Amino acid sequence: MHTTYKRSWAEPYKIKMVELLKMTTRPHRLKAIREAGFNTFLLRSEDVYIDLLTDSGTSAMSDRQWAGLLLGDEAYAGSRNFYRLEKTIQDCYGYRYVIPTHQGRGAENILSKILIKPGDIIPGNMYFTTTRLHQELAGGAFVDIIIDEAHDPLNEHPFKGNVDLNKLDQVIKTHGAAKIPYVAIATNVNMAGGQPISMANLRELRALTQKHGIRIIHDMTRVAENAWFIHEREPGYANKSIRSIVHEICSYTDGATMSAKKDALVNIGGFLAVNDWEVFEEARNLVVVYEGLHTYGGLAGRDMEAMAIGIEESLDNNHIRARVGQVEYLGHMMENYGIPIVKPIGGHGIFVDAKRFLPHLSQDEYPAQTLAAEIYLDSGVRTMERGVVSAGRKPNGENYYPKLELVRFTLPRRVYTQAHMDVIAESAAAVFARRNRIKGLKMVYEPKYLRFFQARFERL
Ligand code: PM9
Repeated sequence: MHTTYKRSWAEPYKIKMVELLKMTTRPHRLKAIREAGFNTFLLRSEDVYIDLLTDSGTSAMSDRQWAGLLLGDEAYAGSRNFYRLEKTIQDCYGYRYVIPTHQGRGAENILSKILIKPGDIIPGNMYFTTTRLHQELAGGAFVDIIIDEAHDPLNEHPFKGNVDLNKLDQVIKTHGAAKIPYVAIATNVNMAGGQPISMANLRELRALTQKHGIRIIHDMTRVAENAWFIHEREPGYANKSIRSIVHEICSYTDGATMSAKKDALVNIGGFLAVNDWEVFEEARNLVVVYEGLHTYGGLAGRDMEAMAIGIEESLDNNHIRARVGQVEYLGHMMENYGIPIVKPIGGHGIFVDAKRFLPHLSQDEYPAQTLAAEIYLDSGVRTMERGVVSAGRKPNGENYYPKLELVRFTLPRRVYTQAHMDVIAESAAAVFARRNRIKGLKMVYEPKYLRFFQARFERL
């Protein structure tokens, strides 16, 4: 008789050095969150117990990456590490020309300045804060063409990052292809809850845009996580490597911006990669204005070495399985407590639906901002608002009111253990149990750009 035993994943690494965490008391946290204007971005990290603010620049580097730091060639021009990074990007992602930048938004700034003219329209599969701001600062306007399912936290569509091709067709008909410098495609759409785009959808998108001579620019910040979902969910990909799936995704696009602080497992870094020589030439010219010479783009040689090694490690099947597996583990625990989360569970964190968690608060009382502050107060776990505060204002000054009002429990890569996941879920459950007694917030200070970073609030 054959018995099939369960085979769990486990972290594909062991721990060689630890960083001690600080436990705090509730009175300490109350003082800290008040001083921070109820904005988790304004907390001091030493007042945080488990930090789920972001997966950006917070991952643990491997021993090989740390060793790579010692191989930094800190020449001003032509650093050996740049050539290694360039070759790694060409080999792993297939893009022809590479410009390093200090982080993702450095690449967004340069690309937007080159491709967008005032009055242009940039359709994309949901906005991202910094990306849309750079598009707007260059005189363009973002138009959302993601499928409707992406705006519904309960919808279990396996590829909520997909583009609605009819919506794109309509945008092209309304504005004309000449007004559309590119379609902006993010892999594993952050603001939708870490949701993937399918290869089939990308292929169809490629066919449609080619017909109109429109480029596709790829925000590949979390491309490996997207590849994992294709591997798991899309017919024909179960036996393919993450590396080959990532390469295929990139092959349907004309260029990419990357915040290497996420998938690529480094604490700082990014790049712009393109296939078009003219765009590259202009980017190589602009990078010296905003970032640094084109062979370092605001990075030290050692940072580029660590990034090249991180890119290779990020494409390992066992790594990505455990990474997404940990997110799923946390999500399932939260579901067991009845906490409303975005489904399906995404790649880089659990997105709690603040509208359903705190249904008695209107969006003008900032339910997600409130919930993030309450979670911190309960346990010292720091999360991030991804709702009306993050969405900011339109160029005409009106508020954007996004359908999704979420709190993101973002998991840094290779940093926390399964026991931490238990503690996090228990804290969310404790706040959920007393949700009816939670009051909202009012904004008392609002910066002009990307207000979620520095806005301040008071309790109502
Ligand atoms: N994302 C995040 O926490 C860090 C800053 S919050 C605005 O999710 C995408 C999809 C991102 C992203 C940053 C950037 C910008 C571009 N695209 O932060 O400049 O998730 O490296 O990248 C953050 P940089």
